[in-house]
Amino acid sequence: MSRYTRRQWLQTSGALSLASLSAAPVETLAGSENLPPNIPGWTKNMGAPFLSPAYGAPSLYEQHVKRALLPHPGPYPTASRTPLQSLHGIITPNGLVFERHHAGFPAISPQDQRLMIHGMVDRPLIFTMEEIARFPSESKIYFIECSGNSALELKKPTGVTVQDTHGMVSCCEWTGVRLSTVLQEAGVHKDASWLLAEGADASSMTRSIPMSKVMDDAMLVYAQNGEMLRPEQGYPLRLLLPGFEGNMSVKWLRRLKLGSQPWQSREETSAYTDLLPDGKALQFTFHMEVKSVITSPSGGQKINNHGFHEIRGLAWSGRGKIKSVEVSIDGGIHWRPAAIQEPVLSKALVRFRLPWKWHGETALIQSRATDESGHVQPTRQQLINEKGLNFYYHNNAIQSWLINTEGDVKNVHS
Ligand SMILES: Nc1nc2c(c(=O)[nH]1)N[C@H]1C(S)=C(S)[C@@H](COP(=O)(O)O)O[C@H]1N2
Ligand SMILES: [Mo]
Repeated sequence: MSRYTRRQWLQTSGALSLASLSAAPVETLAGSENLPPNIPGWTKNMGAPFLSPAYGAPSLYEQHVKRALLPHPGPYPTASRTPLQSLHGIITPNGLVFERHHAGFPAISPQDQRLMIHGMVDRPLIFTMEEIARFPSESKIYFIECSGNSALELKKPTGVTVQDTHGMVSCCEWTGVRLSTVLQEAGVHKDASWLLAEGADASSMTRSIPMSKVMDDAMLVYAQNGEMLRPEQGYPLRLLLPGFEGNMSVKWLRRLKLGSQPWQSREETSAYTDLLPDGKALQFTFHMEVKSVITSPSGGQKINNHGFHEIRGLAWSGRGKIKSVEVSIDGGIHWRPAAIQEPVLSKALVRFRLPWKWHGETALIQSRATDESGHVQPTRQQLINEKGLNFYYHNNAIQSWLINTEGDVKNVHS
């Protein structure tokens, strides 16, 4: 594989002329009735009527943009992934938010929804949806990432596309009420230090949450991206723990119990712990650490033209804001700061971009994010040196895409 010298690097990514992007001259385009300079059929005829369909759907020509299922050994799929390669900006459209359910998703009517708060409180309470919706509301943009996102990439490059390798992350505007506001009603005992959250689905997803998080930014949410939650996302009520591993954002929330120690539920003992080389396991690894990935060009795509290309990607951290993202086109030898799109929000996806010129050479492209807490996204080797090869969750390693001389983009380990 050819390596870049510093000089070549500056030549490819320095001051850019967009001349290579110029469009086709008018004369060359005649030939199809609908192409300029002809007047297309859709200008000459009336378009489709309003209200078809009443709830809008993407263009006919965007039907390839869809969630994809994970390979599943059992009878049921357990997760679907977001097509990050086809998205723009930072918001995941509701129909494309990845899904992870341990026992399918239930259909719960808002009339039948109840939230029970009990344990170390002055007044155990049961709330209806109407009562939850009366509380002062707030809307916040946060990512949710499954802690198993990229897990299959640790030992060998497995996914073909970025949807396969990183598609278990999404970012929505969530609307609901601060959990601390609702808990006030019940009167939490001073010595309550943990909160148990339990889902109403057949998996009874149950997790213990430290009170510091509960009183900080935890939310009870009922809406996403302007409409009520999708059934897959926990309709009618879910917990949201910004920046924490996805499984703790319990969907179809039915119960919150205050206590003085963690409950050691199945999902924090047998699952969602990380086995270390010495046989011990890391437990309560709440934060999703700083991570980024290039979404264009990315695995399975083909670069068809020499000349200008914008390298685009996403970065996020469960510890706060993204501070910077760097991009390498030579497998991590040289790094260049990427431009970051405002707004840079805490615990939300951030879009980064770097102008690039490709002249048909082999390139190994990577991105590396740093967050405001000072954490830097590690290489896979650094992660393995630290945690061994027995762990499964929390793979936030730098992703490498190899571009060959034909422009084919492949998932590789560098
Ligand atoms: N009740 C319940 N909550 C749940 C789950 C579940 O199976 N049941 N899955 C969890 C997991 S593992 C993840 S990663 C997130 C995924 O949220 P999403 O499906 O809205 O993307 O929900 C979490 N909350
Ligand atoms: Mo998850």
